[in-house]
Amino acid sequence: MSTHRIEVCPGAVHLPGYLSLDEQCVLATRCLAIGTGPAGWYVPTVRGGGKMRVHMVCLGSHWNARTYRYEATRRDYDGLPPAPLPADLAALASKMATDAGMCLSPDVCILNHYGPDGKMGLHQDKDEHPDTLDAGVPIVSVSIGDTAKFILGGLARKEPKTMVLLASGDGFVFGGQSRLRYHGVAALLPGTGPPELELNGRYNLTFRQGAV
Ligand SMILES: O=C(O)CCC(=O)C(=O)O
Repeated sequence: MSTHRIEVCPGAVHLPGYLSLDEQCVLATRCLAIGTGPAGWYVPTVRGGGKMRVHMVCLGSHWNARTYRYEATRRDYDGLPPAPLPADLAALASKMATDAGMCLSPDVCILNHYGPDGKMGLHQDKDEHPDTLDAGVPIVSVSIGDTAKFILGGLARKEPKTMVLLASGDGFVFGGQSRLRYHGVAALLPGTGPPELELNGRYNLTFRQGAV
């Protein structure tokens, strides 16, 4: 585990190469097991009726893409309860937050699988409890597989944006005054992930607190 940190802007910290290749392999296997297990992968349909460009699984609580609320079951898909958030994954996220100079006790993880043409539009993560948002409790993100062109904007959609390349094993933590920054994934760089992962595309796990 490396703890090299780059402060992209106040409250937004890139942790390049946070996970070793062995740790990435273990996490990739875990993500596959979660996604192909009970209450596994689905493609969310958003409010306007469009499909997201990722396969998603929520752990600990379900984020409903139609209501933008956390819920106890996958009411917008198959009605199943999400699997619990594993304690070791929550502990990893807390450690990453600490290594970035912040504090997180996550109660939910959203695991996304991006295929080679996967992407995610610019958005804010603001569906967590207001206390969490007011306190600037961070989002912790872990990337596995192909490098992503991660876009970090400002607090308004039209503000200037920075691109950060998130490679396999990288962490990204954004809290404090960056907690509500717009962000998204413009594209992947297909074929850039370590071949040892045997992963076509990318997994991203975001850990959050305040999914109540
Ligand atoms: O895949 C990423 O790096 C970002 C994911 C994201 O923005 C989200 O899950 O809200």
